[in-house]
Order: sequence, then C-alpha cells, then structure tokens
Amino acid sequence: MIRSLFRARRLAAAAALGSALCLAACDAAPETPAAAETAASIIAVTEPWSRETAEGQNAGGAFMTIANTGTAADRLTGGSTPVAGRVEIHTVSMDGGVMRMRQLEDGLDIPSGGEVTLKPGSFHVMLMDLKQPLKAGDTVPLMLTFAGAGTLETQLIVKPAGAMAPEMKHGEEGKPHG
Ligand SMILES: [Cu+2]
Repeated sequence: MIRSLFRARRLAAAAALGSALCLAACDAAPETPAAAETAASIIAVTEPWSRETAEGQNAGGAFMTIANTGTAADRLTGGSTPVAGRVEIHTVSMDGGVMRMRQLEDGLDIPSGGEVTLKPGSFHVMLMDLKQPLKAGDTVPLMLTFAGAGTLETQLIVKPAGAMAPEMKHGEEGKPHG
C-alpha cells in the first residue's frame, strides 16, 4: 500500500513535470470549447431592479430582462444576495380571480438566442427572508445562477414602492406585453 502510494506520487510528479513542459512548449493546446461559454459571455441582464419594501416585509421581487446569446438553451435556477436568506424563481398565475405566486422548482428556461422578461405580475426573482428593508435608491448585488452558464452578478436598482416595469411607465398598463 505504501509502495503504491509512492508510485502514485511519482506518477503525479511526472504528470506535473509534463504539464510544466507543456506550458512552455504547447501554449497552442486547444481549450475545451464548452469552458468558454461562461455566464458573463453568453447571458446579458438588462434593467435589473427591485421594489422598495416596507418595514417588516419579509420578501421582495426582483425584475430584469435576461437574454441568452449562447448556442444552447439555459435555465435560471436561483441565486443569492447579501440582503436575503434565500433566492427563489417565481411565476404568477390566476387562481379563481386571485393572483398567486408559485416557485418554479426547475427554474426558468432562457431559450438560445432568446430573452425572457421578469416583471411584476409575471416571472420574477423572489428575495426571501429579507434581512433589511429595500430602500428606494439603493443598489443591491444579486448573484444569479444558471444551470449551464454558471453564475452572473448583477446590481438591482431599488425603485419606489409604486414602480412598475420600465415599459409600463407611460400609461400602457392595459396593453398586453409581447
Ligand atoms: Cu414571488
């Protein structure tokens, strides 16, 4: 057993030497193509924002548009932020005339070459167990997790309590969104 451990060490040393030689001589070694598709290069998040919360309110929504320029579909599965205990992905559906939020256990699909808008009354990121109220004007870091592309940090701008989605600012509340 000791002998095989020694042998393993010798092999590891030889491998290390081999890769050191390779660093010097084979700098043109091909990279794995998949490794190049990180969240920062294929996922674009625009207009990330959140809404001011009242004292004692224990959860808040976060909204944004997520575009996927990658060659494969991806999925937003969750995230993390210093201001909340946990982050969930939610959808909203009508249940007997009442709007209800529901967690998307498998995450939210972001199609290849497409984009998905998270907005009030629709898909959103939910900041659960808020550790502090969100105040208008604050900027809150939010780390998003994608099943394929990994993690991406974004900064939520906290807007006043009555704020709607950016495209709903000019009296377009009644219009359907495309
Ligand atoms: Cu929610």
